[in-house]
Amino acid sequence: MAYETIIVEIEDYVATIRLNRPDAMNALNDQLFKELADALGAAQANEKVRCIVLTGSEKFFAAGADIKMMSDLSFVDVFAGDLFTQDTAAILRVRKPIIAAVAGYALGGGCELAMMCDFIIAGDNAKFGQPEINLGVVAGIGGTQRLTRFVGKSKAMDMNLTGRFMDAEEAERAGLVSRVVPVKKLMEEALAAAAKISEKSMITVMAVKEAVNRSYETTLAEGLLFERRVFNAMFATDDQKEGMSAFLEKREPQFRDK
Ligand code: CO8
Repeated sequence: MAYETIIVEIEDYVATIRLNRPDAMNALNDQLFKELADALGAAQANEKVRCIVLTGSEKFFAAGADIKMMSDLSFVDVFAGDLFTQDTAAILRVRKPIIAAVAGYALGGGCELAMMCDFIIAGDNAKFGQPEINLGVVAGIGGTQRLTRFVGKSKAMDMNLTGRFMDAEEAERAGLVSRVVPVKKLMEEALAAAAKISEKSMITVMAVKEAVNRSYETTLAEGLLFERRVFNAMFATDDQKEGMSAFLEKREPQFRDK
């Protein structure tokens, strides 16, 4: 598939996907979501890719779903047409880790897209928000649900009810992002994190992703049991033997994803 709204580069085990609709501040439309879903599916299937970085430009990650595209839609259009649902589900199906490298605006669907990734590294100019209320709608792909789990009810209500933006520092304090770095160093930091992950066993990496994500879907007792069973299962892998032997022999592990 030839892409028009994203740019994909694969280097050193890392697929970088850059949102690329600069005239509309990377606003998310059907085409972009379809291309993104396709690129993520391809990255998942590509054995050379061990981690994915999703980013935008230095000024905007994405300023939300495309308002021009949505303005004339009816209830029937969005309900029966299941706006964005299939393609956002495709993002969540990816088993390899996805790091969101966010600079500038991550608003509405842009903030929600970043939250669908596994963790967010923010440039110091990042601004997060759920301003849908100003358009007479509510957030539609996680802004009332994931944001609430990340930052708690009070701040999620504040963001969704006032439509105000949260800067990078506040986002880090609130637990929305894992770290804030100078915007000029954003890609360097995100790629370094991706390279670090790429050194690990893919089996363990995918198990970690599944286990952490399970914590959002289940009770503590069920989640702890799931984690324990995944921990147990790791002892069936060669990489567990290799990782522990390498530690005891004071050498770097050579994982083989087995
Ligand atoms: N959609 C379409 N175009 C956009 C969007 C957008 N979300 N955001 C910016 N643009 C366009 C502008 O229209 C403008 O285009 P043009 O030059 O052709 O007029 C260009 O980008 C530059 O924008 P501005 O001139 O406004 O730039 P400023 O620097 O003055 O402001 C802002 C930047 C603050 C980011 C401002 O553009 C803004 O507020 N944008 C809208 C933010 C917003 O409301 N986002 C939420 C959208 S709704 C949503 O995301 C719902 C998602 C859930 C979908 C659910 C499906 C089931």
